[in-house]
Amino acid sequence: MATEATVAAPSFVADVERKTGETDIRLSLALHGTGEVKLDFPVPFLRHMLHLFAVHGQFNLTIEADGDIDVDDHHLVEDIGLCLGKAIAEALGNKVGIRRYGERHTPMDETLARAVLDLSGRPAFVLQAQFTNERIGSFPTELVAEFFKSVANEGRMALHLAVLYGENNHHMVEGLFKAFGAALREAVSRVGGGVPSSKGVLE
Ligand SMILES: [Mn+2]
Repeated sequence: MATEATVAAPSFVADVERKTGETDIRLSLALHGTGEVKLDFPVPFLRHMLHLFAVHGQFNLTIEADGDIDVDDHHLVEDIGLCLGKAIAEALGNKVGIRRYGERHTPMDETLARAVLDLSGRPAFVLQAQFTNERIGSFPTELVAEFFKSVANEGRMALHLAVLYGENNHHMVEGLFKAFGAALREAVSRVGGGVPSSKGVLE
């Protein structure tokens, strides 16, 4: 079991590389950034969503990736989520001095989305949303849940997302990504002190 002594203090930056038979991904993340993005991979809707995530979280995010999208978008979307989650966990290290919790409601025109998260070290994921279209452009709507589940698992966070109401599916997903970015920004902010847990460890 890892202990505080063996896990580095938060650096707030991480580089992740992951190559499998299905996908090849290089991702760089700076959690205390300025919203600078460079996204180069063949899933346009996810590029749009991660751009919003980075801007609303004020993260710097670079992703160069390719994958077997001739099969479908599933593997690449899931694996980019895994890499983003891994980068978040690595960037936070032992979590000394961070806020830990974050939450945000985000309106997107007629839609209201909510993200609540705890960088607890224990992965959990809940999404409450009633999407009404199978696809948004060419993007399979069911991959929204797959993406965030990957982020929560590898980021070792409890992530609770909800679309409280809305009409337009593009707006619903946009609201979720913006709310997630803003909630994560709050959770990774520096508040000083030690590990924000009565157990003394958050891993
Ligand atoms: Mn849009």
